[in-house]
Amino acid sequence: MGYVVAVVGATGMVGRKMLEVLEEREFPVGEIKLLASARSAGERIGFRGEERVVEELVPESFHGVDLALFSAGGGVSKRFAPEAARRGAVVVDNSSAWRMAPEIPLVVPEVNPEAVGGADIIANPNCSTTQCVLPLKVVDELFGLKRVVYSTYQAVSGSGRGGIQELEEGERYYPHPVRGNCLPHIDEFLEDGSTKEERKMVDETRKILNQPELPVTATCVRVPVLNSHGVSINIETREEVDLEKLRGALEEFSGIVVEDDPKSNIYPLAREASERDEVFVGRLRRDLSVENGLNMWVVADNLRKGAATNTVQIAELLIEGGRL
Ligand code: 2RA
Repeated sequence: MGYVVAVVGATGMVGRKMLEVLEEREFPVGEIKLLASARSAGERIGFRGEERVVEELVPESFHGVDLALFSAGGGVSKRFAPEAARRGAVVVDNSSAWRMAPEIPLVVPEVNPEAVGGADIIANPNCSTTQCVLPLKVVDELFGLKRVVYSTYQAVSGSGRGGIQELEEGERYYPHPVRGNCLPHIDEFLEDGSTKEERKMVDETRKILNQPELPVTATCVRVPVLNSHGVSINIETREEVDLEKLRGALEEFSGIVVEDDPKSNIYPLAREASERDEVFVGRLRRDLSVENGLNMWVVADNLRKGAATNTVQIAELLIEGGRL
């Protein structure tokens, strides 16, 4: 017994991670279908100890599929997610294709599980946004958010294999060397001088927290770190922050681990967050430059909580809610 699950983009880094997470969390998979472009069809990938052959993605691939997890880029999702939904599958999409469509829920299960509703396509947010909205939700519930300033330190694994190869082997992928450098350039530049990654952080934060007018700004930077994104979040709140109350609430919140003992050199680190599913929060302190200011440092594995784990958690919500 179990669901027929399709993983679209199964040969990619996030697709493979999805398979790992499905196994680890013992998601009730009855049958798995591994789908990818014609170029990758025929490759073999292990799932639950057995080798499976990757099939070419075509609309008919979704016959009989209950759940389709997509991570093959926006173009593929735009074209094939409606094909999957039309054939009765519920889609959880990790691309940016549907995130800002008003009728499509954008979900982080610990933050806005109620948003899932009865949608056929549910979007998984961008990795850098996902890890931030957990602690932001806690701050908002306690003190009210007034303004959010993000500065990111994003790992090369967020760019896929190309980024990893550049950092590990020196094979050029980015417009400038990433080794020994910080590149203030993630995704394409927009007309207003910001990047698409920065725009995603602004728009997606507002949508997930259901605060369309919340002032949010971001500077996104690629750093020579293999895996796990770090984000410095500067926050202005409506009410005065009680740091002890905040620390307690963060510790209680599902999916967050507080690591905050700077005198003992304890704070979230990319290497320690890698291969973990939680969001690590530390360096909690007041920002005295404004009336109600707060700073924090937030680290998470961008391939797990930022992508695969959050996608599978959404699928688990679908089961809990009787959608699957
Ligand atoms: C990055 N946020 O780190 C992207 C991946 N979705 O480049």
